Amino acid sequence: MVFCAAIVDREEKYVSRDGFCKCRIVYDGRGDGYLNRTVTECTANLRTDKTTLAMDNEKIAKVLGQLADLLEFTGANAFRLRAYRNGARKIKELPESISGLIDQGTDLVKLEGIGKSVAEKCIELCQTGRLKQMDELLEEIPATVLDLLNVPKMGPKKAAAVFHELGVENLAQLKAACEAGAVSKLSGFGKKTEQAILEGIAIAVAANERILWSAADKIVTKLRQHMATCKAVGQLEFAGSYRRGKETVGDLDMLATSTDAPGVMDHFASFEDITSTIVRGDTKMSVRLEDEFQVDLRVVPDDSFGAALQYFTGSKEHNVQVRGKAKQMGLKINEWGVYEVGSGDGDGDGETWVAGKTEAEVYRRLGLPCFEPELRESRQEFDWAAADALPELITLDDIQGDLHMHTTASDGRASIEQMASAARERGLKYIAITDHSKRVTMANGLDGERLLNQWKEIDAINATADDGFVILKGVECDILENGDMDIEDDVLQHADWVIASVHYGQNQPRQQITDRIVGAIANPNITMVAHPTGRLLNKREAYDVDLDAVFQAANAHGKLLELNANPIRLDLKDVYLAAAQRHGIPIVINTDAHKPAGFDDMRFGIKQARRAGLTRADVANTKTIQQLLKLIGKD
Ligand code: DGT
Ligand code: CA
Ligand code: CA
Ligand code: ZN
Repeated sequence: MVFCAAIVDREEKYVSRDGFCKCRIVYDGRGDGYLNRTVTECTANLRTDKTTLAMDNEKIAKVLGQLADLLEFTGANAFRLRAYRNGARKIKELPESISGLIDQGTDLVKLEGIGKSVAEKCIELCQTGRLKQMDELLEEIPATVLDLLNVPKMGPKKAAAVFHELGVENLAQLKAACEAGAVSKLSGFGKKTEQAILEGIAIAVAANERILWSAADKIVTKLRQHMATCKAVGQLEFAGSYRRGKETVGDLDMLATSTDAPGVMDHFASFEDITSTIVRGDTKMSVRLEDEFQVDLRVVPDDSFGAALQYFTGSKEHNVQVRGKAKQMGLKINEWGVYEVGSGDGDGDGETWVAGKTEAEVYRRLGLPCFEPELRESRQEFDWAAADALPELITLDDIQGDLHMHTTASDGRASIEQMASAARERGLKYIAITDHSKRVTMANGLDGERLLNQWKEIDAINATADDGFVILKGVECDILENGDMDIEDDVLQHADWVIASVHYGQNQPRQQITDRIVGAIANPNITMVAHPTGRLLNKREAYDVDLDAVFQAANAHGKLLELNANPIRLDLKDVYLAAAQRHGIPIVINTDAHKPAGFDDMRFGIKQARRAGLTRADVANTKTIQQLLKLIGKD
C-alpha cells in the first residue's frame, strides 16, 4: 500500500469518504483546491508503509541530545554519551531524512558516525514518537534540570552536583542556592564560580523565554504552509518582533483576514506542532508549541488589516509615538483603523473611520512614511522621517561577496573549490578563504607554512577562473592572550585579507581585551576584526570590551568591522552597528560559513544591518572587487 506523507502522519482525517486524498500536499489552491487523487494515486510524497512517523532529523537530533544530557545526571558512561551526541550532530547534518531511510529499509549503522545504539534509538523514535529510556529517566529526574545546562560556566558535571547534593531542580532554585552561598561550599565550586553562575542565570532564563529569530523563521515557514490550505484565510502576515527582525523573538503574532474567524481558528488548531491551547475567543487564539513557545492568532476584517498589522508589528515604543502623532492631528488610531474624532459618521460614537485597509494608508493618513518594520524601534525613525532622510536599507541583492569562511583545511566541511562554486551559485562575485590560525588546535588551525601553501593553491585556482570570480587569500588569525597575532607578520603580509579574532582569554578584564583588539587594529597587516564582541545569543555574554576605543582605532587606521551573520552571533549587534556607522567605519557582513549551506545565513545578517539603518554604502562587501581592494589599499 502506498500512502502520501500526510495520510501517514494524520491518519484518516485526510481521506474523503469517496477515497480521495485531502492532504495538503496535493492542494493546488484552485476550485475546491484538491487534485481529486485517490490515496493510492497521491504520489506527491510517497511512503511505502506505515512504520514511521514523519519525524524530522532536527527533532531526532534534539531528543538524542536531551537523552545524553539526562544520562549525564545519572553518571552514565562518557563513551555512551559521546555516541549519542556525535550521532545527534551527524543526523542534523544529514541530507536524507532518517525516517525516510528507515522506511526504505536502509541500515542506519552504515551511515558514518552512527552506531548501533543511536540507530536503535532512531528507529524507536520514528516508530513510536518517543523513547522508553527517556520516559524512565524523566521519572527519576525532573525535565527542568536540563535548564541548568543553559547557564554558562555550568557544565553537566556541575549541574549534576547541584542537583544531587543540593536538590536543585530548576533555575529559580539554583538562584536561591547561589544567593544563600550554598553552591560555593560544594567541592569543585568556589565563591568566584558561584558568582559567575549567578550572573549566568539571567542568560539561561532568557533562553527559556525567547528563541533565535532564525528558529522563529522556521516555525513561520511551517505555519505559512499550514495556513495556506485554509480556504477561509484571505491575507496572512506575521507581525511583532518577528517582523521587525529582532534577533530573538518572545512569541509569534499571526494576523489573518477572514469573514469566518472560527473556521480560521479551527484550521490553526490542527497545526501539528501545537501542544496546548492557552485561550480561544471569538477572533483571538493563543497556543503553545513544543518548548512552551507561544503563537497568537488574531483574525480581523479586511478593512482593518493594515491597522492591525501596524499595531501588532509594534514596537510598543514606536506605537506610542504613532499615537502621539495621531492625537496632534485630531485623529485616533487603534488596531481597527484611523478615526477622525468629533466628526461623527452617525453611528453615535462621534468618530469617523478614515483608514485601515493597508499599512501604507494608515501611515499616510498620519503624514508619516510607511517605515520599514526593522526601523520601528523608536530610535531615530521619526527624526529621519521629519527630515525626509530615511535611509534606503540594504538588501540581500546588494551583497557581492562574502569575506569570512572556512574549508576542510581547518574546521570547514568543503574544499576551496566547493565553497567557491557554492558562492557563484548564490550570485556572489568574490570570497575570501579565512581558515583558522594554529592557536585554534581544536579546529586544526593553520601555521604560516600551511597558509603559504594554501595561498599558492588559491593563486592557481584564480588563474583558471574565466568569469572574473575572485578568491581572496585570507586567514582568520587569532589575537593571542598576550595580544600578539598568532601568525607572523612576514606571512600575513602575503595575504589579501586578514581577519583578527578573539577566541581565547575572553574573560580577561576590560582593559586587557580592549588593548588586544586595538593592538590588532593597529597592525598594518590586519584588515578586519571578526565578531567584535564575541557574544553568543542565549548562550554567552559579550566579552568586556570598550567599543568606543575599538571604533576610534578602526577609524584612525582605516580598518573594517564585521557583522557576523551567523544567527547565534549577529555580532556586532544593531545599536553597535549604528554607532560604528556614525564613526564612518565600513561594515562587512560575513556568514563565517563552514559549509556551502552556511552562505544562506547572509539574510540574517542583512536583517540585523537593516535594524541598524545601514544602507548599501555603509557595507564594504556590496562593492565590486576592484572597489573593495581599493578600500583596503590592496589595489
Ligand atoms: P516579543 O514577542 O517579546 O518578541 O515582542 P513583540 O514586539 O512581538 O511584543 P508582543 O508580542 O507583546 O506584542 C506585539 C505587538 O503588539 C507589540 O510590538 C506592539 C503591540 N502591543 C502589544 N501590547 C501592546 C500594548 O499594551 N500597547 C501597545 N501600544 N501596543 C501593544
Ligand atoms: Ca511577539
Ligand atoms: Ca504576542
Ligand atoms: Zn570564522
